[in-house]
Amino acid sequence: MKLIIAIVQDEDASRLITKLMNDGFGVTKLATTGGFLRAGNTTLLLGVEDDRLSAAMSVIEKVCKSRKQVATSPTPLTTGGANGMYTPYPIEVMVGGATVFIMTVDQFVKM
Ligand code: 2BA
Repeated sequence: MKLIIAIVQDEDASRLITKLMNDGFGVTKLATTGGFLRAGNTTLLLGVEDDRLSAAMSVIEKVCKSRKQVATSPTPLTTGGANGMYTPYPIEVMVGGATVFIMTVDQFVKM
């Protein structure tokens, strides 16, 4: 068995969960925050049998599309400065898609 940890955009989460559930996958949704943008994203936990791993990955790939987004710089250009202030500046980042970790599960127990 594998544990899939998928970090996805909030915008894609609802559709992704619906599709995964319809395809018979168990899903747990966590509200998370990205370290770089400091914006909300969604982390999904899925325990899947090995032979269903590629099916789950295809659903994630199909639903989660990458897009460009202009965001405000989340970190100072320089540390310190005259008075410790910094000016936020716009940056373009690719968001969406999915950041996926796949781990082998030693044991799966439901009590
Ligand atoms: P964030 O850390 O908020 O990053 C959002 C997006 O900002 C990233 O998308 C990437 O396009 C961009 N970005 C991140 N760090 C950057 C940097 N130092 N300079 C320029 N642009 C940068 P993704 O790479 O698709 O990541 C989406 C979210 O997945 C991340 O949100 C974070 O929550 C998570 N993530 C990504 N890689 C991770 C990792 N190695 N470990 C744990 N979580 C990760």
